[in-house]
Amino acid sequence: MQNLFDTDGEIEALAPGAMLLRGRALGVDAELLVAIEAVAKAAPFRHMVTPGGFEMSVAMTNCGAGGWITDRKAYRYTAEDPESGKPWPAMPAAFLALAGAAAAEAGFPNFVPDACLINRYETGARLSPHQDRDEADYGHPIVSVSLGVLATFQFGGSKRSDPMQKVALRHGDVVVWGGPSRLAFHGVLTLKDGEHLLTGRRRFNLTLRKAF
Ligand code: MD6
Ligand code: FE
Repeated sequence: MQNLFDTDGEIEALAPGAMLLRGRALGVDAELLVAIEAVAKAAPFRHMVTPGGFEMSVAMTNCGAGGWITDRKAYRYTAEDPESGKPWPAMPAAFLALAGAAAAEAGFPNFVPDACLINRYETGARLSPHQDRDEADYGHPIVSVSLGVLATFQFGGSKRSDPMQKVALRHGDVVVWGGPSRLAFHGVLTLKDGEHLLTGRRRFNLTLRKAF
């Protein structure tokens, strides 16, 4: 059915090198969620602690050759899940395919991520503004996939003091950023109570990167 307010299929430039691809994950949403469940069975979601000693409100797990972690020591990528000592679960083929297609559409051909951070937000969870700077080569873009409850994404410049724009990220939206936006500060505002048919009161985010 035609929906006059529907933005699915649109492409919005957030800044040079940063593109929002509306609804690009909708065709594979159920498949992505099944794969997230399988990853979480082998490497359960957990609330990690920052080097400053704060427990994160967002629960995280990983798949791929590298997984992003934080503990009292540092932020970094590891080949093994520190909870189990085993390698992170393999990157699902559906993640690789979506990331490659989205990156290509945004102007970054041949993107092959080796790390996927999976974030799980429940009501009240938030992610304070940060830069993604634990990767070896900033020449590669990042692909971020939103599933479930709507979240407000904040997106600024490469200085912490730069003004931030707010962007609503809905189920199925994909953000790709690289080039001049690669080190932009960004965060997620406190998740409001809401419900999505496929995820209940939760939001999931996949952050696909070339870490090594
Ligand atoms: C999130 N995303 O949307 C958190 N980082 O849950 C990120 O921190 C992020 O969406 C780098 C690039 C895109 C992102
Ligand atoms: Fe980030």
